[in-house]
Order: sequence, then C-alpha cells, then structure tokens
Amino acid sequence: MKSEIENNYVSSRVPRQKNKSQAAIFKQFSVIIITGALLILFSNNSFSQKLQLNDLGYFETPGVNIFVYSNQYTGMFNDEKNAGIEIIHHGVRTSTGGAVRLQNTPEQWDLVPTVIDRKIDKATSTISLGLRYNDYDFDSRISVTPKDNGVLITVILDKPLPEKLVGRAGFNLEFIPSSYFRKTYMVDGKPGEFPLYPSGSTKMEPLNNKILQYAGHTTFDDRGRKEFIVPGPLAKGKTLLMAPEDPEQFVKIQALDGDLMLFDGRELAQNGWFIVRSILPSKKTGTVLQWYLEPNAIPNWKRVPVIEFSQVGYHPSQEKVAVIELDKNDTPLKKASLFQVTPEGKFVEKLSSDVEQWGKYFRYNYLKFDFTSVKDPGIYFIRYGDQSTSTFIIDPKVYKEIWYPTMDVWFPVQMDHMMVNEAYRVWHGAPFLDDALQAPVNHQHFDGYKMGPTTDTKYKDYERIPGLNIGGWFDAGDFDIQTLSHVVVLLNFVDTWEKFKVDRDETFIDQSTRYVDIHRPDGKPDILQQIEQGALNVVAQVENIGHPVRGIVVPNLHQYHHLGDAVNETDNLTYNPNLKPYETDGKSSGTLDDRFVFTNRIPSLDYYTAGALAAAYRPLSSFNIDLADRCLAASRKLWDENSNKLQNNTDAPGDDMFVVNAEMTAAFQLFVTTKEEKYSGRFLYLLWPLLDKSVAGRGGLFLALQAVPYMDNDFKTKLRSYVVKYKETIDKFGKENPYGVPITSRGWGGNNEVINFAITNYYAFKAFPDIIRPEYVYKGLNYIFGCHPYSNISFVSAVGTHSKEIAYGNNRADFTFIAGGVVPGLLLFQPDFLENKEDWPFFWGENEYVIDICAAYVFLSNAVNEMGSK
Ligand SMILES: [Ca+2]
Ligand SMILES: [Ca+2]
Ligand SMILES: [Ca+2]
Repeated sequence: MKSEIENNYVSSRVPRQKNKSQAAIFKQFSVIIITGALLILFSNNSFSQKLQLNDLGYFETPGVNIFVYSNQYTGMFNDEKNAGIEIIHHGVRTSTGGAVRLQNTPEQWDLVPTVIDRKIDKATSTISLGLRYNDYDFDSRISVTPKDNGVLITVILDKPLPEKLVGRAGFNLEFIPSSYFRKTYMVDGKPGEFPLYPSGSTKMEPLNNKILQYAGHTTFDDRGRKEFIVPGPLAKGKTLLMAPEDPEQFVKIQALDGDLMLFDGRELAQNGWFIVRSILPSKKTGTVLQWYLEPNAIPNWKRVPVIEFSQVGYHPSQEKVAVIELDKNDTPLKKASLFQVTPEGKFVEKLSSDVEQWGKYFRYNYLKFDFTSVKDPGIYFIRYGDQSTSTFIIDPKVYKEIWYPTMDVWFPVQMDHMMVNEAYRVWHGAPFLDDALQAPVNHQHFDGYKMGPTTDTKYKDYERIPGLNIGGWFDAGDFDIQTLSHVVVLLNFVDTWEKFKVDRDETFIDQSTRYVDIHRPDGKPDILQQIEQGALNVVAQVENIGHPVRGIVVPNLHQYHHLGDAVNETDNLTYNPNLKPYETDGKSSGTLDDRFVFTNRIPSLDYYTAGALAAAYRPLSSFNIDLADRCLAASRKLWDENSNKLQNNTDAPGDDMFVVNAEMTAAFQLFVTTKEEKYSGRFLYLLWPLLDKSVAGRGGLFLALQAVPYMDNDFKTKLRSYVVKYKETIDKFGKENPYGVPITSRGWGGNNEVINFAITNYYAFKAFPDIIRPEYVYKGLNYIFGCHPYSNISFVSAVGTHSKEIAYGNNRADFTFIAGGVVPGLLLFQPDFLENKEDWPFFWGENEYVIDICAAYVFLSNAVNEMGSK
C-alpha cells in the first residue's frame, strides 16, 4: 500500500497525455454540480455521437472505441487481459475480458472460452460470436449492437446451463484498476469508492465446488486443506456508474435483467482487475441476459498530440528528428520549435521550423520535426502548439552513462543463488539452494516447458541432479533459469568486454559467501564477474547432465506466480520423500518444491551453448582460469558430440535457419578461441548459402559482420554485396513506419528486435562505413529512449528524463521499477491499437524486463559511445 502511494507521487510528476480541453470541460462540470443543476451533467451525454461500426470491425465514436473479440485469448497463458469485449476510452484501453466466464474474479490460469465463430452484420451493425467451454460442453452466444449512446450486450443460450455451472457461469467485463484509482462509483444511487488496495470480504468453499484451472494446475497453496477462496462483491444492484466525476472514464452499465455485481480481482491475484459481473440464470434458453453499456464520450474529443523524442538526448553530430503523433481528426500545425534552457533559467527559441507530414501508421497521423542543425551542447525542450516536452541534453558525452544502471543495479538484482544487498536494502536472499530435481517424463509445465517420453539423462524422475545451485540469473520477472537467454547474455558480455574494454567496477561479488553488494567496488571488473556468474551455471549443466538444458523452474503453479523475495519461492531445503509435506528435519523437507530441470536435449541449444562457453573462455582465462578451462572443455564436448552426428562436418546445412545459425555461432566462437581451421572451415561452409537465403535480421549477416576482423580481405569483398542488399531491406522500415526501425508487436513487444537491429547496423557501419551510416545505429536507441508510438517515455528504467517507472520486474506488486531494466515495449491490439501501459505493471508483453535484451542494451550503449567519441 505504501509503495503504491509513493509511486503515485512519482507518476504524478510524469506529464500525462491529458487533454486540456477535457480539463476545461471537467471544471465546467464541477461548477455545474456546485450550482446544483446535476441534471445538466447527464444531459451533456445527448451531445455525444452514436457508436458506428467502422471498416476495421469495431464500434467507434470520438473518444470511445468498443472492440468485440478483435483480439482473442491465445491459450498460451490463458487470461492475459487482452481479449474479448474491450473499451478504448479517450485513448486509454480501460476495459477487457468481456465474455462468459466461470468465476467472479478469473485469474490468469482460469479457463477462458474459445471463440467458435465471429460474425459482423453490417446491415444491423451487430458483432456476434459463439463461445465454447470444451471442458463443460457449454456453448453461449454474445451479440453487441449500438443502442442510444452506448451498446446493448446480449447473451443467448440454445441449451440451459450445465448443472455444474449454475451459479458459476456469468457475463463479466473487467476494468483496469489504475484508471479508477482515486475515483468513485454509484450503484442504484448508493455511492462507493474504488479501493486503492484490495480489502473486500472473502469466504472459503470446499475444493469440489471449484471450477478447475488450466490443465489441473492450481494457483492456490491450500496447505492440504482442500478448499479455495471466493471473493465477495463490493456492491450489487441494477445500475452501476463508474467514475461519474471523470468524463474521460465515466461508464454506465445497466442490467436489463438480473443484478450487476462489482468485484475486486486483486483479492486473489495482484494482477486482477475490477470486474462487473452478472450470473446467468439457470434453466433458461434464448436471451438470458442483457446489459446496456455506455462509456461517456466527450463531444468532439481529440487525443492530445504526443511529441516523441529521445529522453536521453542526442550527440551533437547525429540526426535529431522528433515524431509527433496526432489524432486522425486533429489538424496538423505548420511549425514546431526547439528551446534552449539558459544558465539563467530562461527559455530561448533556438529553432522554429516547418514540420513534415509523414502520413498514417495504424490509427494515428504522424509529423516529423527535424532539429539536426542544432549542435550546441546544452539543455533543450521541444514545443508544439501549447505543449512543451520535458528537457533533454545535446552533448558529446550524452550516452556515456546510459548503461550504468543496467550493469550496476539491474543485473546484480537478477543474480540467482546469491544474496543481493544495496546500501540499506536487501533485494533478495540467496535463493534456490535446493536446486534441482530431474523433471518427470511426459510432463507439461505451465511456463512453456515440457518433458518428452525420455529424460535424455542418467537421472530418474524426481532424482536430485547435483551441482546446479550456483550462478545464473533470473530469466525475467519470474525466477526460472532459461539457458538460451544465458547464452545470449554471455555472448553480448564477451563482445562488450572485448570490443570496448569496459572495466567498470561498482559491484562487490563474492561467490564463496554468495554475497553481492551494489555500489561497492571490489577491485574486479563487474562484467567479468557477470560472465563468471552465467558460466558457472551453464557449465555446471553440461558437467552434471551431459548437455545444456532448456531451463530450471519451480514445479507448482502456486509457487510460479511468486512476488516478493526469491528466497521464499522454495523452502531452500532439499526434497526428502521420507518426510511428510511441510515437515522438515532442518536440512531437508517433505515439500516437493525444489525446481525441476527440463532436460531434453536440443541440438540448437547445444550449439549455442558451445559458442557461448567458447567465447566465455577468453575473458575468463585471465580472471578464473579453472572455470575458463571447464568452459572450453564443455564447449568442445558439445561440438564434438553434435558434429559427429553430422558425419565429420560435411553435411549440408538443414532448412532450419535457427539450427544453422546456432552451429555457426559455435564454429565462429570456437575458431576465435582456438584458431583451429576445422571451425572456420565449417563456419564459411555454412555462411554463404545462409546469406543467399536471407540477409535480414540477426541471422548469418550479423555473424559474418562479426567475423570480418578474423577473416581475410576476400571475405570482406565477398560480403559487400550482401550488406548492400541488407541496406535495401532496412530502408523499407522508413516507409512502413515513421521511426525507420523494425516494429514487431504481437504477443511480446519488439524492443529486442530494435536493439539487435541497431547492433547489426553497428557492425555493418564498422566494416562498411560507406554503406551503413551511424544514423542506422542511433535510430534504434532513439526509439528505445522515447521516439516511439503511444508515449514518449524511455523504455529503460531510470535512463532518460522520463523513463519506465512502473514495470514487470519481480517487484511489480509494488508498482515500481528496477533501474536499468529494458522492457519489451509496444503490444499491438488488433486491429490498430499499439499500447504500452505506464500505470499498470502486469502486462509482461509490454513491461517485463528480460536478461537477453538487457545484455544487448549494454553492448549497444557502449557501441554508440565508441562511435560518438570518434
Ligand atoms: Ca520464465
Ligand atoms: Ca566488481
Ligand atoms: Ca525445497
């Protein structure tokens, strides 16, 4: 609670995309209310336009969009709060999950219905769909059609409710809590306040009443009592007014039959929403339920322009282009200006120039404002119309420190098997000392892991695999070890060390006592200590298992969603089957909570790991020679075991570019480390056919460019034509979107692609500066630092004037951030809405820090520093 309040103080300082004219309207309303003429407030609605079914298949009026299953549940993680009937209310997605659901407050792993069909009837402006719960052989239909100033939602049943679902099946619509904090509601005239923190009433029911969760997993640790929690409603009635005081978020819902209930989903799960729900009647068919839903629309509403620029600032020599995002009904202004802040605190206009119209991208129009000509070091801001941005810097040293938070804070916090301290604060104790057990065969896990019919190891199901409680990083906002992302981190860190000689020392790391202290130098370069941390776990996998594994992760869903100190996700005592659950002898316990190792052997992972361990050998050989030797031995073993299967390396490359790329990574890194020609021979053999197939992205071209300094001149000559082709492919991005970078946005935001695009361009610039200009590198960073759609915040927490201050780190329940973390960025909600929430941390696809992207960011930061120092 305390953190939330503190954090709201922080977010209140971030400039919000508030419409000034709305604020003015709001003030008028206040005056009207004070004078007692309350009716005028409601009669205002008669000015709002009716919702129209548009060509993109959703209902639209200025200020209100209603999507009806434009987005469906993917099934991968069940309820991701990104599907069903959804409302975009004055530019903000405030409501989701409109569907027939089986709980008062469904959690992420509760069952979601499958869409059987979705029909759009233009003649009646109706969108209708069939929903099915296979587990219960239960079908329903929903139709949505405009009525008055809102829509009518109808639920139709052809057959009465199955007996098991009576009192359980209902129609739910969910509202994001952060849009309703500090606001009120009214049910049948009775006022209430939306809770800032969940504190409603709950009751227990016997487990056999429970609608089971996905694949029999359970989010609840009932300590063997066979019971579950049922949240009670905050309010109940026929008509619900949500935030009537706020014209931007005011929603009216009327149940035309039955009752409405308002629930707080956060009582069961911190990522829960406010839920409006009506229970479906039993023994009825035909129309069983109707709601009238009216989100208020501010007449002639237009979204405030978003001025998108780098919150970090710019090197004097680089191009400086801000992008201005406009509502499609907005009229572009002719000019924008750049102001300098003087030492006296005055604002001086340095440049006023015409803006260029770029065109439309998804739902908005875009302008560009070029201020490249301004090169004087100093503090600046941009003004467009009556809006000024936050300040940013132009200076040759602007990028110097941008990676410090990532290396000094974010990576230490992610360190597994270590206690991590920072001044007066302990981030976490030394966790997972009870690692790890062989995952049983034929086991489907809930985080995408899976065991096939064999273990591919000498271990029996649930047997302890020794030596794994060392090294590694928490993969992301959860606490598993993912080996492939470790590989990416190791490769990036080795590159950063070798190319830029970064010897920054701000972290104390002592493996022998499992202790990390942030902001405390210990005489050892942090990046070498982090390479050691990653290598320790990966090499232990190869030595104790025989090959690298997909990952190491807790076995139970009620552990997996853990929020808090990682040291408590397991009991840190090794599992002892001779004891009862929750019983302990002080050294071991009968609770089966030790992490599982998913051990199936994957050739591409073998090769990538061989590459990363061969690379790690080089920096470690002068830092920890014993570990370095173990890395190289493991790398050679993996190479030999895989290449033997390939008949002495003469096999033609397969079609799977991922495997070819993995093998090339191993061959290249082993060659650089050992100088043995069998590795370079195989690398070159695989490279050219791969480049002939594709020069795009992170594939062969990246490796080829990396290899330039190690190959002869003919190699470089031959590579030139591929780089020319590559430039043609990346120049297309400037036609696809106003940012000139690859934007991918489904399922998981695309910042990783943007950073890797910029890194490939850095290597291309180094080898072929006459083809690829530095701008192709800067573009990627500008995007990450705020020149991107939806908002203008920096996607790197604590880097840039305004940056991601609420993210999906492992402290997300506190609505806060971990300095230096890089988030995935923008998600696309079909058909046309790009989103990155700044007040709600729980969308992993938008806001979850992961180790591979953060390591790539450290490399890119050092690369731009090197470019700018020339
Ligand atoms: Ca994970
Ligand atoms: Ca250090
Ligand atoms: Ca344990």
